Amino acid sequence: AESSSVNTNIVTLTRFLTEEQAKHKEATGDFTLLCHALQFSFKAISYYIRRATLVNLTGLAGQSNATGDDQKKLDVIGNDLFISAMRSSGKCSLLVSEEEEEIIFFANQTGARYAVACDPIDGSSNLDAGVSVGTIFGIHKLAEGSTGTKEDILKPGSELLAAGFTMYGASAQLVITMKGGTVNGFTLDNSFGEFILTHPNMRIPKKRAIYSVNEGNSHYWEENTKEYFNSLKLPQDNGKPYSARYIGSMVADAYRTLLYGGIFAYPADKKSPKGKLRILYECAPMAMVFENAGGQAVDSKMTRMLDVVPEHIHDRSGIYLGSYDEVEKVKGFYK
Ligand code: AHM
Ligand code: MG
Repeated sequence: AESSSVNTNIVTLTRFLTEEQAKHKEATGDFTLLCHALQFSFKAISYYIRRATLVNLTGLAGQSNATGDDQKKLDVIGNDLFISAMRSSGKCSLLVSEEEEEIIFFANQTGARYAVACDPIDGSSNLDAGVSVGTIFGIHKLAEGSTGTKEDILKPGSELLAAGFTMYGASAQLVITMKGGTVNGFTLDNSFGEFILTHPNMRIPKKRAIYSVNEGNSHYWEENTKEYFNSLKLPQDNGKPYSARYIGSMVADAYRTLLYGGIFAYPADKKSPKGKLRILYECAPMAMVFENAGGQAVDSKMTRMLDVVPEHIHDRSGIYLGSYDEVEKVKGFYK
């Protein structure tokens, strides 16, 4: 009876992936191997982020200019860890990273069938303050017969095979979804060194009176953007206005929105007519997670985010992302 309080049937990410693979008779196991490499990079990035904070704290005693350098170093470390994990998996043909100007093509990877886009450490401007940051990723499959070209990654999010993100917060969280599938959340158990399924089949609440946007940009917003956000500050049907929550780390703002509901936005504006966030490794993966969790994601023209096709690998887009009803409300202001 005593042992009944202990979960002895733990679903690790490894077990989850193995079981998923078994459901697909045609699966070769390549995707599972790619995911094993991915999860290792998350563990390593998480570890170094936590360690760097400690180094910064002790570093305060003597090294006054270390802060900026450390932050830069972490971006580089995260990027290097990710690239090395993808290369060594043998399953990744090409990689787009926020930290790399050009596409990285992994040569001599016969049998590598995947193209990956990532932001190794998103929200890195928050690192020194110990605020949550994370890794965002999207996985495409190479076209039939392709050996890996630019066209294999310049695709709309609707064609993503899998996508997700991690958030290195109080604990490291991993959210992952596959094409047409559910959204599942895992928590890194540092003692086991394993991601454990803690949030199966995540569903975003249909609505919630929380908005998340950098209001400091409101001077540059288009009229309908201003009208929409102003409307949220008026008492709603229940007599209360919306609450504002903005961390400034997309992974953290998105993770909260996924759990609690509400809207996250980074609209295109007069200063940044194309928006700030990048399509391939910020907007599209998040849009896939939100849609598969029952929410919606659109760009500033109210086009479904997953239908947006980037022309260049670092192209940007405005984005509204969140609860189904909250995104419907946004659309009402852009008719
Ligand atoms: P980064 O990829 O350089 O870290 O920038 C992306 C981040 C997002 O995490 C966040 O949503 C946004 O930039 C915040 O931008 P701002 O500081 O303009 O509000
Ligand atoms: Mg980023």
